Amino acid sequence: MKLFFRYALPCFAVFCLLFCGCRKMTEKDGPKAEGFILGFSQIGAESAWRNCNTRSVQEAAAAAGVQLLFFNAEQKQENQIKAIRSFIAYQVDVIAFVPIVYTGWEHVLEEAREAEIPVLICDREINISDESLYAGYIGTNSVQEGQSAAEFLLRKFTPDDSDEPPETRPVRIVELSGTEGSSVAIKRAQGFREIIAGHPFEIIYSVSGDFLRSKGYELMCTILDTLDDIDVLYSHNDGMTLGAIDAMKERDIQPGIDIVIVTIDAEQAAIDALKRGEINCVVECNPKQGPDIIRLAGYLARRESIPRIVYMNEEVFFEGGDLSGLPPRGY
Ligand code: GYE
Repeated sequence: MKLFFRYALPCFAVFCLLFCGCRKMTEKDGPKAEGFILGFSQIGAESAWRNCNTRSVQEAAAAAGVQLLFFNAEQKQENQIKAIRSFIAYQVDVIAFVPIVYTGWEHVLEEAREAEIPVLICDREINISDESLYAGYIGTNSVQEGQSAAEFLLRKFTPDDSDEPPETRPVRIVELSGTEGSSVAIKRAQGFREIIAGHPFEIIYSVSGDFLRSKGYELMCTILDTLDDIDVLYSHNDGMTLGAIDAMKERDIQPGIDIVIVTIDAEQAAIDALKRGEINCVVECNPKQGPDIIRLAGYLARRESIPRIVYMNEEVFFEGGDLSGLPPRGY
């Protein structure tokens, strides 16, 4: 079975496109039909955020008449590399992908360059020495997200008239981080630490919950049963946060009161928890990247240049803020 997913599946998908997806663009596609073929490798379906991100790309491609060859990598970099090789074999016009981890992309991107297929990096970033191997990046500013999370805590724990929190001991922070080796986990941690540096805040424990609600719950159960005097939970995504809140409630710990909670993504369930006072700060990470991905891919299909970096518009939502005008999140 494993062999199927490793070797037969990519070929099968290309076969499908040859006989199903690779139809000639006709009038019925409407005037918007751009007709280029986009190979898109998505990392998986680990969170509500990711599923919204996938829908956004698929809906934007359909609306623009772009032929989308979409692969779900089931959280494995090796599957993403195979997908990109399938896109090259099929000679798509543009390749776009969400790199599940920060490193290990040089060789396959060199193959894409040899095939003269431009590559757009989406959502997460990559760390390579030759940055000319990809045309540009569109997604979130993960360092800024970590900084915003920490800046909220500074304001909450440090009275206006002093640099010291009222307590005699440092503020004790537990961090649930995202997928190990992903740019978002690395940079959300980096941005957060930059801001708390020099202030009486201490990260007493940090562990990866892989952006999964189930792991957030399991890890928080263990943390609550082994560590004392936790003041803050800093969680890299809402899925893990919601799992952690379940663990707190099982122990009669009041989330947002006994433990201050700062989380990233801004999915509906987290906004609802913010309104209930169970979360204190939600940093938005915008998953609705599809229209911009298709727009930028269109430039690349026409061999036009694009900006090196395009950051999504993102907000920060605070306890006590006016959320009445906030439209449904859609994820
Ligand atoms: O925060 C999380 C998803 O890459 C920014 O991945 C994305 C992160 C997001 O699983 O919910």
